[in-house]
Amino acid sequence: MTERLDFDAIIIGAGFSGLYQLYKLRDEIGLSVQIFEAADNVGGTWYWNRYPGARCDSESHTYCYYFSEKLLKKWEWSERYPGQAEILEYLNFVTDTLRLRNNIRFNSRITKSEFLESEKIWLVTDNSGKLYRSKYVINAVGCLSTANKPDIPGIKKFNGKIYHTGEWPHEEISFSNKRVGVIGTGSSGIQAIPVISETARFLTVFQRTPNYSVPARNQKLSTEFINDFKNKTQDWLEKMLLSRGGHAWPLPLKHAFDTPEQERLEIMNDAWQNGGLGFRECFDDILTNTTSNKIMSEFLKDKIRSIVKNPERAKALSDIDHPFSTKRPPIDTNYFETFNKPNVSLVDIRKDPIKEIFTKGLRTFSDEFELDIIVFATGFDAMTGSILKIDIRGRDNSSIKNIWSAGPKTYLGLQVAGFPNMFFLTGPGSPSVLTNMPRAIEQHVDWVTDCISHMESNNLNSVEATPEAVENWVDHVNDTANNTLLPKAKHSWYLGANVPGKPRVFMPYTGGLNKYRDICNKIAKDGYAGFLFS
Ligand code: N01
Repeated sequence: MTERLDFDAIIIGAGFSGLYQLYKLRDEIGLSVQIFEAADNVGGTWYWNRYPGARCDSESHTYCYYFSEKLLKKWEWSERYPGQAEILEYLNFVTDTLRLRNNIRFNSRITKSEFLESEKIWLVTDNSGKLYRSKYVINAVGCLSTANKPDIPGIKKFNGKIYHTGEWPHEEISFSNKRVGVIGTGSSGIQAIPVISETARFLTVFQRTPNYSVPARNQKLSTEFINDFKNKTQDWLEKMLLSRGGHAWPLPLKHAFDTPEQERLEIMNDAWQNGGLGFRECFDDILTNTTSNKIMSEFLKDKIRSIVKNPERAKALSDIDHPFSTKRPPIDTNYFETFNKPNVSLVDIRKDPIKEIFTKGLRTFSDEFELDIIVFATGFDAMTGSILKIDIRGRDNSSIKNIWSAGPKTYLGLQVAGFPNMFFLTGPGSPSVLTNMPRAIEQHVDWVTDCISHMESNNLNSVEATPEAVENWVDHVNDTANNTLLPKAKHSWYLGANVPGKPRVFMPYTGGLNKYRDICNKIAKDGYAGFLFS
């Protein structure tokens, strides 16, 4: 560390990505590193998303770090999908095992990062106004960590309680004897609704966009599975690295459209019985072939109609207007079954939109609902929200907010032109949210660490993506997305469509994590093509 620096590297955020980045830069390269974290503990999205039913949709033995055999051997997951509390426990276990805590400043939100051209360093400000000087800044702020809170007229007048799934309180919230309204039927709502319905006096679900969902089929992991997994961790890793999404499911080999009907029904029924996001892997062409996608979409709509007994409700729930998997598909435990319960009702707010919140509840344009609790399961200002909350100023005081006014522009999701020595972990333009996140995170952290190591061992002062590299990559990200059905879901948060006023740009890279990793590795091998060093 030079005298003029407080740290060699500042990392913003102590979730999955920030923790691993700290370990790599501190323990492998020997830099002085500090994480700044707004919460009072580690966990990132798993610290905040503690709503009833919160559970990861990736399978537990794949939803963890693989860089350390020691961590893999020491930790034992209890269920097929880890619950929020268990993931938080895991991240605390990692933090303590790797002795990371002393390099994390909690309750400290970074509000500004400013590049000082003359010194080639970053000046970083926290919420108390303190300034820190650092050579590198790594934004590990998470893709889904800024809650999207709709500005519904009258919201301040409500006499009951309002909670957002993404900012759930730490104390126990009781729904017993309460009239509860849930707004939103994405992954969070679909997990929370069945659990809330177990104790609420009455639950009203306000649905804007009906959604597909596949049963999770969660279960306890057997000792046999756990032992077998521990003996074969590298086989599991290999499977994940070969796949587009960083999951360990068998790779699909068949197209849906030309597989005989009986056979494809068997494939889909088996996958339905097995449950989980692996259902997407029935066929290899569901995101590229409209006919194939329709086959799977219709199969799932039939399932909804067969589960939900009230025909009007079944229609409202299955009247889905986007191809399957073009929005992130939720997985559930008894979601559609919940609509058969006598204490649950469904309001189609696409037909009858929310007009206002009033003292005693919520009004649509043609009805009124008295409520004690309103739960916003309305998702996130995804991928860019947490980055743009920070006033980031690069060369010539240029603001990232202005540069991204028409949508995010990055090279590989890792860097923005004009912002030297600043990196974004799982940033827009990388596969990130389309994958099993720990695999995307490890790949990004490893790449950034190699890049910084290259700089340190060659006494380089700065690295920066060139404007041409950014333009070309943005074009490639758009072309790749447009070769799939993904942009067809016009109300998808992948496109920023859930946040009023947000530019409609397909943000994650759809080329697959396996292909993306090869691209990143090749770029590094070719002398970091598209990056300028000084
Ligand atoms: O958010 P969402 P989420 N008025 O944006 C509706 C990850 N995740 O928190 O579709 C009324 O998906 C909105 O309607 P519409 C996962 O990647 C992972 O559920 O915009 N309704 C939608 O129904 C996931 O995809 C896990 O028309 C409004 C819902 O609210 C991502 O996080 C668990 C509205 C929001 O759904 C986000 O999921 C949970 C408004 N003004 C989440 N604004 C695990 O792996 C929005 N909606 C465990």
